[in-house]
Amino acid sequence: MKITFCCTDTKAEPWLQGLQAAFPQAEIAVWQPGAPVADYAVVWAPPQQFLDEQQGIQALFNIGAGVDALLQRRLPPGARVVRLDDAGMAVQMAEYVCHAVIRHFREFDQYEASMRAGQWAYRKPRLRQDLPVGVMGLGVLGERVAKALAQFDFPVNGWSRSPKAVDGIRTFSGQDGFNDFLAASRVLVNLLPLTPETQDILNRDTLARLQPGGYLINVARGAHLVEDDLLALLDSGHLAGAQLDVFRTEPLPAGHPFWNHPRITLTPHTSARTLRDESIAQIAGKIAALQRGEAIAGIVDPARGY
Ligand code: NDP
Ligand code: OXD
Repeated sequence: MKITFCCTDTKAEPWLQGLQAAFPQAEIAVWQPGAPVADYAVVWAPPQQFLDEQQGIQALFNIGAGVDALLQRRLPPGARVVRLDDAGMAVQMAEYVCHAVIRHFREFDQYEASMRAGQWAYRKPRLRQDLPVGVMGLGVLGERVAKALAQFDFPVNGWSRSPKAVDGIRTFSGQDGFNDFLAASRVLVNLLPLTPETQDILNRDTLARLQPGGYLINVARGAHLVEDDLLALLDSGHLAGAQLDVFRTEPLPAGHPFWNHPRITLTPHTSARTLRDESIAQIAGKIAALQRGEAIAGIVDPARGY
């Protein structure tokens, strides 16, 4: 069995060692132009030349949950695309989003500023019922996030493409349910995959449907958000603030208005990192299952885009 590794911006050696430990008999190497076609590939944003050369490969294992970058390329016909299925990302996403919601709800930024100014000042406690949180996307990550928020007794709404029942969450689905979902939410958490249907979904019209004083947390992809529309709604006061982990251009370009915006909190695409050992274990388990002719979870439907 041959496994090739083609991941932009990723140190290859530890991945090769981990995969080799799982499959001692396999030929495992970093892809080089002109290399023979492998059985499986471990990829992140591979060059088009790699995909063009690997005609006949059985499966491409993406070392992230989002496959938008891969699906934008021309894929070898018949190759299955497999996304990471949690692999340690769901708990990271839950802690990131809960931290952001609680920081906003409890006004910790304002407390920090007043304490730094030497002021021992109380703020009027807010009511959880006044901060319904809407989670867009109830997949592997979104469902975990929604349940974690519900543990803190926030009212939680969830929106997905197909109808879904999740304990403790008020669910909405499809285009028909979208406006009601937005109108029922004051904080909006985006955990959708980036597809032709969801690109630019966070825009002036949709964000304006949130309850006044809304707060946006975008942890999915930068291209979900129309950046100027966010700025306009912050200026108008309809939105109170935003926490953004992902951007249309990454790294965020110097001089971008988000950098110094007083009501936007930024992190550098780090809300849920790919954990190498968990990911290798998951990918190795799936390769072994495919070798045995068994079905695996996490196969992407290219027509659906996720
Ligand atoms: P999943 O594929 O498991 O879940 C996707 C969810 O979105 C599903 O509930 C799906 O609905 C819903 N959905 C898809 N399209 C639509 C639509 N048009 N309208 C309404 N709902 C829709 O993905 P994950 O939870 O694993 O990951 C979500 C995204 O998070 C990734 O695609 C990636 O972009 C991002 N991500 C970001 C990271 C970061 O560090 N910032 C790290 C990891 C992931 P249904 O249930 O009906 O299929
Ligand atoms: C992912 C990511 O999709 O890291 O996994 O963004």
